[in-house]
Amino acid sequence: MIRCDAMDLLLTNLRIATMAGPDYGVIENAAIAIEGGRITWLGPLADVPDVDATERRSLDGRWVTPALIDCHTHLVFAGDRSGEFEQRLRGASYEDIARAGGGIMSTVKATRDASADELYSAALPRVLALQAEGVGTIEIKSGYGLNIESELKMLSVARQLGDATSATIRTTLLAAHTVPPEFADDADGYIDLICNELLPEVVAGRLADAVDAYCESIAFSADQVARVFARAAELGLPVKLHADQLSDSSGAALAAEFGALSADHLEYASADGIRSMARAGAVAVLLPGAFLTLGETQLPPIDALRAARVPIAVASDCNPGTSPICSIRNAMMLGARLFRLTPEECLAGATREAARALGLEDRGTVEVGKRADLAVWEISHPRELAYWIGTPQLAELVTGGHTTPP
Ligand code: DI6
Ligand code: FE
Repeated sequence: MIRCDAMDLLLTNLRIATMAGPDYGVIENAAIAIEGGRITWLGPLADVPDVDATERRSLDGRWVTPALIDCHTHLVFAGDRSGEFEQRLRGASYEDIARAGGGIMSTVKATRDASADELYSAALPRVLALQAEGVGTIEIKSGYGLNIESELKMLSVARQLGDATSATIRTTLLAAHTVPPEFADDADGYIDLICNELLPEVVAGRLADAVDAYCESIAFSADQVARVFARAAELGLPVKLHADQLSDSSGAALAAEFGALSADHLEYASADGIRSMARAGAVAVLLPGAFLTLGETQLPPIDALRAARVPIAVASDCNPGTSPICSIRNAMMLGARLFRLTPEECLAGATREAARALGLEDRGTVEVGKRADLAVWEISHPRELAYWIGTPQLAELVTGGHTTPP
């Protein structure tokens, strides 16, 4: 039971989209009390507890939502792939580019060559850009190192970004992103390296909060992913999966089999895979930025996900190859326009369901007991957050009860 017998901050004259109930969970003419970085009371302004607040501030009728959460990014990387983008628009195929040393491997080379400081300096503006959109929590994957030293380097840079900013950074080991050149003819040997050497070091250094893999014909088989996931489970790390992005690789079912927090992409997920996810409680993380950039035409099975009541999250998938989009607002906008998610699904997908996809129960809605991670908006209704394209609208970001300066 949360007691409200003291307040660090009382925010008044606001409207809340709590995302904790139907129709955005709206509370009009409201107030929110914050103590010790947590929400200790919320409700109609007329019912505010008679407690002295250290600070009392009116938000002049503005809307408040949970701070946004970007639950799927690859935002630590070096190098640039805009040249590939231009090549593709001139007709080159992925295969041509990959054969010429482009694609993921071009980012891997640049990331291996970059120092930790260079990776940090390149990634910090991406974190700040997300925060400027109202993002309080960001997931950052490794996966451009593909050897022990560079994967550890990426994860420690991601941890540093959390230490240096007011964002909560959750890190994910994605060493099973693609087969590195040193193991070109021995993918299983690379899986051995991940399971027997890299994962134990990552756990010992507390460098990752979860483990991810790319289950796809151009990456790793279900059996290879299963070996990584079994080892992650032995070491106590939850898993998530890049699943069924380019083909039905049974990724959704594999994610469900291992109790994954989420299965991500899912354009080619099967009905059986969706049923498995529903039974396992896995979140579907949809990544419209990659769908758009790849020129994909196969939509994720959104109606089937809805019918099976699989929670749907939306994320940027910020990466230099398939989703050069460092914007959760644009991911929400694309979720509505490309995937025809409703504005409420888009906002839930970047708050409540994104928190669930990261296994974080202390955020994602505006409720008593949750972290005081709040976004204050210059909008007339929360639906605008998936409606406007490229319009900032953030008035204030509060994380852990403290305002993050713009
Ligand atoms: N799926 C993707 O779309 C990205 N990784 C993955 O597993 C591609 C990353 C890149 O092209 O750099
Ligand atoms: Fe991704």
